[in-house]
Amino acid sequence: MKKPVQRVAAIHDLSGFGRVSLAVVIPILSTMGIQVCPLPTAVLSTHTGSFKNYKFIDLTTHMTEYIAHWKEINIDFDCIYSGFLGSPQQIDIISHFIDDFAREDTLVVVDPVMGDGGKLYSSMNQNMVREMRKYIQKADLITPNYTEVLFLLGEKETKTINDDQIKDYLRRLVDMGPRIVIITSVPTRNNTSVTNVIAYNKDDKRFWKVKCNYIPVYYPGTGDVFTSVVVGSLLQGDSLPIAMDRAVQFITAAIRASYGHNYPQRNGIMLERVLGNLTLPVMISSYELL
Ligand code: PXL
Repeated sequence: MKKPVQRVAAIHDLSGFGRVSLAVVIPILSTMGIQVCPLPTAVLSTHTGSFKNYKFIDLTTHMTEYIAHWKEINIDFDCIYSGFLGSPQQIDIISHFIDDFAREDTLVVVDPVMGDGGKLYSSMNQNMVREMRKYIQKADLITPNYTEVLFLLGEKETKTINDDQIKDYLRRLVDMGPRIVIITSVPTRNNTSVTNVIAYNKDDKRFWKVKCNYIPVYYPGTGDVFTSVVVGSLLQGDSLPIAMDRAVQFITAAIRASYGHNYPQRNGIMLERVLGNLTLPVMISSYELL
């Protein structure tokens, strides 16, 4: 019999203000009918993007015992989904967690959260980049943004990129371990008003592209929102390009709902205004084969 509810181990930080990580992962997946079990990597007063003097409680030394208790009570997961990590040392702990808890059919998703807009986030460093390169071997699916791709591959930033170059990046990333790679915020040649989400699935060797109309605004946490919708959609049984489509449509609706109001971008998206969209059926789809 089909399981009544799918269960996800969500390995992210909890930031009190600014709509990132667990503060968006939990409501999104719950709305999509999926049970979230948080394994927190750190607790912060806000995200690290544009607030000074944020309080950062690193949970590295507590995670092993937390996981040991989960092992004792014998829970299992349909998906293991990690995002923002509190320290590079956590990669070792989470890698063991995946070895212990991932069943043959568990979907392992790694969002290699490290930076955006060409730069690393303030709590990240080169050591995290090096560890992340090893860690993505464990994943079935990774969802880096364009900046994170450049750090993972050791490439220099270019403002535009052509299809052959992005296909080369995608092939090099799947060669590092994951079966599926989805890159967000890929710039378009000769057109700054459109960015793309581009993916490659090693199993069927197909490349997919979904275009996003660029809105001149930056809200933190949009990567977490994007990957959470992809995870929920795949767990609901959607195909990869439909999952990409749903995530792009949701993030676009969330940004538009927020941008119309004049308030600080660092506060994050107004998630609650659009959360209900996730219960609607997919009516239109715009993915293309690349
Ligand atoms: O959305 C990425 C993210 C997650 N968690 C924390 C962050 C950020 C991005 O700034 O600072 C704490």
